[in-house]
This record gives sequence, structure tokens and C-alpha cells, in this order.
Amino acid sequence: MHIYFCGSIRGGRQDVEVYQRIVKKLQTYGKVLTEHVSHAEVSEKGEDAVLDGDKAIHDRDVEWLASSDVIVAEVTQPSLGVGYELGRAVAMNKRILCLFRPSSGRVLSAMIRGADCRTESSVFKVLDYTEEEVEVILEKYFGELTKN
Ligand code: 6K6
Repeated sequence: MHIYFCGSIRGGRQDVEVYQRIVKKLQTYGKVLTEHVSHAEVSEKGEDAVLDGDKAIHDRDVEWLASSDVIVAEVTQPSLGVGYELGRAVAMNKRILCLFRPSSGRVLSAMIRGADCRTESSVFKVLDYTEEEVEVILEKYFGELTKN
């Protein structure tokens, strides 16, 4: 299974330790194409982007999105890039899980919370969680996914 993980980079790196926890767990289910999003040495200034070039990063990420089986996004720290990735993934009819921590004191964008689709063919799911339960949340989600 190819998994695309989304997390804030230039939007702010406050949650990088949570991203690491999520990516570590996701790697037990498949190949995480965007493991670098969880690397602690990646700063919000995006110095690496200067080497690669923003266009190269964008084009490669959109290709990875297209080739992924499931998208998992940590959406607590607002990020333009993550919002863009989610919009592109919806247009590609991808299976999407968004994870949000209400304990942050933030209120999730209506364009993400409101995209949650709870029909039988639901592909866009938004789950509230606390950091301590993140592994259990992912176990439940991927357990159901692999059943179908
Ligand atoms: C190289 C190594 C680590 O970071 C880089 C250079 N920057 C990016 N590389 C890959 N994907 C990126 C980079 N900057 C943003 N993204 C994508 O957008 C990621 O997949 C994230 O989910 C999302 C973050 O967007 P911003 O707006 O918070 O930067």
C-alpha cells in the first residue's frame, strides 16, 4: 500500500513530533511516500526547497498523490500546502483521513471538517484525537480499510 502523509512544513513545524509518531505507525501498513514531512531537521523556512526548487517539489508531490492508495493528513497546524494537497486528492477521488487535535485550542477549517462524507462510499474522513490515542486511531482506520 502506498500512503501519502500530509503535514505542515512552511505553515509551521510545531507538530513535528506528532508527525513522527504517525509516520512510524503508517510504515507498519505500507510505504509512506512523504516520510520527509516528519523529519525534525526540516525547518519551516524550507531551505531544502531552494535546492530542489518549488516547482519540482510540487510536481513530484502531485505525482505521488496520484499514485497513492490512501492519504493521511495531520491538519491541526494550518498549512496552505496541506489544504492544497487535500483539494487535489478529493479531485482524484482518493481515500482520505484527516486527523485533528481539539486540545490545540484551534477550530478546524469548515472546508476540511465540512468535507467529511459519512455515506457508505465515504472516502473523506475527519477524526478528532488526542496525541496519546493516535496509534489506536490508525489501527482502527487501517483495520477497517484492509477488511474491505
Ligand atoms: C525537502 C525535504 C524536506 O522538505 C523538503 C522541501 N520541501 C518540500 N518537500 C516535499 N513536500 C513538500 C515540501 N514543502 C511542502 N511540501 C508538501 O506540502 C508536503 O507534502 C506537505 O504535506 C505540505 C506542506 O505544505 P506547507 O505549505 O506547510 O509547506
